[in-house]
Amino acid sequence: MADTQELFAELFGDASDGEGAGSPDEIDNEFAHHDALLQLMNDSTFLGSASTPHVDEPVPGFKIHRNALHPALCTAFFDWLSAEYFPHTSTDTSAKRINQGMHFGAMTDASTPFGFLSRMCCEHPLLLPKEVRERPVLFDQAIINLYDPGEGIGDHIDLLRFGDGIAGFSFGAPALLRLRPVKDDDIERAARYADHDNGVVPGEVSAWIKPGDIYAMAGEARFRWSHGFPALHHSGDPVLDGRRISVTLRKLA
Ligand SMILES: O=C(O)CCC(=O)C(=O)O
Repeated sequence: MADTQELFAELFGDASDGEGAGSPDEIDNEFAHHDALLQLMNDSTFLGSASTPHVDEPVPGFKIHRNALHPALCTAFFDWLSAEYFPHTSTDTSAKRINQGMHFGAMTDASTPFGFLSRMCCEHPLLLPKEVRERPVLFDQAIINLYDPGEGIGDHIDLLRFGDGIAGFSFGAPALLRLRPVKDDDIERAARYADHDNGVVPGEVSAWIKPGDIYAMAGEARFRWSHGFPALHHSGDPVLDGRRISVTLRKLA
């Protein structure tokens, strides 16, 4: 595991694994949010939404399960992730603040926050292909990203070190996810560098991802399309202009 963490530190730069909290107040805050989250996770009232699950598939292998998580759970996840991974960044908007955390290890225990999210990905049988859903360990790496208003992530294909089947959750502000077809010759490069070009690519697809939605990329969408969240300019809408924290679940190949 140490080797893996070193490897990812090298690939992704500085990132925390929930070790940012330091002062007694920060630690109390982290535990309080963790307890509040666990209570909601254990309360069946908050499991899923009242609406019938609906899965869109605008690109082969790219699916969105709308309203999979109750709004109260989304708020609890946002608060816990903020306290656990970004305790010093609630007000710090400087370019040097920590804006990424990581978690490693099989997410097989649904009583833990990441195990819970992993299990939610299997609640809807159409979200991930059967061979992904039924592998012994569905996910063993989570990346937690913090975005302040006006921030996004360039178009990229996730590193080919990760296997098929990637799931994303978004808490806080909604965000626009963009998928673009990648030519065969560009796949290797797209898996190494995020591209910040804002030009329009023929065939690109965009979808709003809201708190409570789960999106999944498998097969063609995972390996042959790039994805990114373009930085959006301030809209004046307090919800759209809010902070966003995402959790992306992946499996080391
Ligand atoms: O922040 C997100 O929702 C996506 C993050 C992502 O694509 C990545 O970290 O590779």
